[in-house]
Amino acid sequence: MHRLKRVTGIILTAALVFGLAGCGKEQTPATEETTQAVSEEATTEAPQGNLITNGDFSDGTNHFEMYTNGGNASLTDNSAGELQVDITSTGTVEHGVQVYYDGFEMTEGTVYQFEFDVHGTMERDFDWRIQLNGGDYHAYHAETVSVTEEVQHISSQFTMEEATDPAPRLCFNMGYVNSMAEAGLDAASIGAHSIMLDNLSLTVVDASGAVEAEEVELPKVKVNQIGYKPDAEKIAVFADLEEDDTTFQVVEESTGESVFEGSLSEPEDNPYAGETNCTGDFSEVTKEGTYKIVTGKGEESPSFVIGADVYDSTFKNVVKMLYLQRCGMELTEKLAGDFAHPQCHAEKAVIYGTDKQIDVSGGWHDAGDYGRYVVPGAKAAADLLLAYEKTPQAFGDECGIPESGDGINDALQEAKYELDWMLKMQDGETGGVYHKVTCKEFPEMVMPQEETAELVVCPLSKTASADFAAVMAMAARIYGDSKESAYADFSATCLTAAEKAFAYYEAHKDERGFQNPTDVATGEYPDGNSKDEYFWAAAELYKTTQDEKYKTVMAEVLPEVTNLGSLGWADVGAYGAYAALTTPELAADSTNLLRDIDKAFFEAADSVVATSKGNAYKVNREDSYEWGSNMGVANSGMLLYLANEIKPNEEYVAAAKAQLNYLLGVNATGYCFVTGEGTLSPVHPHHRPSEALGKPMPGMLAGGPDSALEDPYAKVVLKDTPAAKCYVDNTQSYSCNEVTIYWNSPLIYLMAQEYAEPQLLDMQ
Ligand code: G3I
Ligand code: 9MR
Ligand code: ZN
Repeated sequence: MHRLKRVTGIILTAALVFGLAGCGKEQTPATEETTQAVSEEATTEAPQGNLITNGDFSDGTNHFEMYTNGGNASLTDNSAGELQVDITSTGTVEHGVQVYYDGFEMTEGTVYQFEFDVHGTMERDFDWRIQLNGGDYHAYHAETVSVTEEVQHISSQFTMEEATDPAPRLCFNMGYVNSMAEAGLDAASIGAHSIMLDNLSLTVVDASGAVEAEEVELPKVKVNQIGYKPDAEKIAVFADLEEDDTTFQVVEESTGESVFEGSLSEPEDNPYAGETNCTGDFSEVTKEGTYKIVTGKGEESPSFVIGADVYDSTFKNVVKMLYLQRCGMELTEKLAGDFAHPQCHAEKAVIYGTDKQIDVSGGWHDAGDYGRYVVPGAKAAADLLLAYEKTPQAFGDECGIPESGDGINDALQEAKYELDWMLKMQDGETGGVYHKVTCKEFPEMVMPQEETAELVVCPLSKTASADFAAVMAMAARIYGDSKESAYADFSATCLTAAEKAFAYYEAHKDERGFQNPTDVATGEYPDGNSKDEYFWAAAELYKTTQDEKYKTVMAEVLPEVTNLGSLGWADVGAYGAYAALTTPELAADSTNLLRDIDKAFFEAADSVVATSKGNAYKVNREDSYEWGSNMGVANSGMLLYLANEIKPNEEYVAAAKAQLNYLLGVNATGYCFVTGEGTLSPVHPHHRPSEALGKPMPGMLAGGPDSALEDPYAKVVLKDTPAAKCYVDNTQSYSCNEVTIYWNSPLIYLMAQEYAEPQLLDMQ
């Protein structure tokens, strides 16, 4: 049973803490130190009446959905006012046909009554179950019903024995059920039939044994939970303080002494977070130490450090994440600790639609899944190379990877692990680049070596080819410039590969963008507009070769590139712009090329500064938080540093640092979004190794708030939540709490800049 707790901050819905619900593993909440006693307010009233909306189908099929896994069926509301399930094929598993309903809570220790009416056009069994909607999908309660042509009234009482689940799924598994298999029935011989459901009702019978849910305490006082360098600007953000709470102190933790007292800014409404904010500037505190902020009325921040080397260990972990995502090689316990695993995904993969198999082993697992996708891989590798180019000293040769200690910069070596894989993804004949290699479906929550389904290489794509050309041209230059003689051949290989991929893109540029083949369900990385990828590739190739033909392409395609300020996986215009703006040969260009690029690029940078100034958290956000919004925030900071390199501007640097502060704790959720770092960080990421091992892998940046509510868990627990707070630390919420290599990579870039400052350089 979870311990009950409360602290002084905002009480969020109980939903927040059930990351590994049902896995039977107790997690140590990251909030341990800041939590206190049981809360009165946290007591939830037992819900009254029918927990199922539209259980009588008076509102058509609303709220009821169909999922098929090999079966075929449809849902209608029939003339008798029932829900009619027309099944033409059961598939071969019990969830081959599944009708489901989301949007209620199951509270631990509560007795429920579930009732419904049912009849069918054929005698058969089906199961109804209330289950965990993620992980191993195990049932909290399940029963089998034998359908007849007569209407039967089913009624069942049961107790929720497991930890409270705020977002379970009620489902009717109407596929190929056990009794069919036991009767020796061939799935294909089961004819078309219908099952009718009506008057569904789920009620609470007895809530006296209900166990209160654990609450995650969100701090009201937000600071960068890792900390600040002594000379940094330091601004704490306060949410919804009492009106007469107007002052704050900075308290040194070891002595309990206040080292600074300040007054808070006037409260301001923050509509995107649904709160009132004020801020407190404590930049004057420069003495190294561990501190917390305490308001006049006793609200406290998580603790934080002021120190010159404050980011060192976090930075190392965030870089190391890429090593921990490596595919196709053994990760040793010495370097990977608990996340060690034998070699995975090393077998040859079949090219989709053919019998041909190729070796595409290597590279980084994309995310919480084990797919390897060229488009986001190119962004991740490019970010790492750009970070290396600007601040190689941030990485050095001690990143804790297998290549460490060999005298070669680890950033180059980690990036090469991905680039070597990407080279295998290029078709030698056409120069085109395959979009991705994954199994056809996402695997269960298993370790990588346990994903053993057939690996499929998906078709060549325009975006994969252009992104590949861009990053390979960048690599040709960067590895070619390195003093390592070993890289001379590699640089030449990259350049040839880039030119071939570019030619493939040009020969296919009028074809439509990549779409998943119908029987492939893994990440699609769709992108209907590849003009920006084309521009980026041309810009990198020009910067590397100064071949005029690439400049011609840049000029031709430029008017169609609408995202010269974007560093996303789908919107790569700013990579192209930056390449162009740092190409000396273009500076002397007499055409308007550079002028137009410059204008759009710096307008984007200025807009990041302006938007960030417009809110207390100083983040480049208003009301829109998309899937992976933390990448957007990190990209905004990275863009400012790129801009600052071309036209130094203190405002750019200040705003870039503010984006980092946001990611590390100065945000409306109060989370430090990097696993294992800070006081309150994600402990239940949607990440298969973390789920399989029951603990979060360190150093991973979670996706962050997604106000579009793009998974079933988020849809329930974040309903009606202000945009900036649409985040939940739960494994089921893949749209908020997954992690990816290309969300870490701009964070790597941002953090690496902390090593670019003169006083640190002097110390090296
Ligand atoms: O482009 C629109 C924009 O116009 C609109 O304002 C905004 C509003 O929310 O949405 C934007 O589109 C979003 C798009 O990402 C680009 O940001 C979509 O709604 C959103 O669904 C889409 O999410 C992507 C998701 O896959 C689903 O396709 C994420 O960016 C992408 O990171 C994620 O990638 C997955 C892989 O498929 C599989 N591996 C894990 C990885 C991370 O979750
Ligand atoms: O685990 C998958 C994650 O890596 C993807 O980003 C996400 C979106 O494509 O999908 C996740 O898989 C879910 C699938 O889409 C729907 N069924 C539940 C899966 C997670 O348990
Ligand atoms: Zn693998």
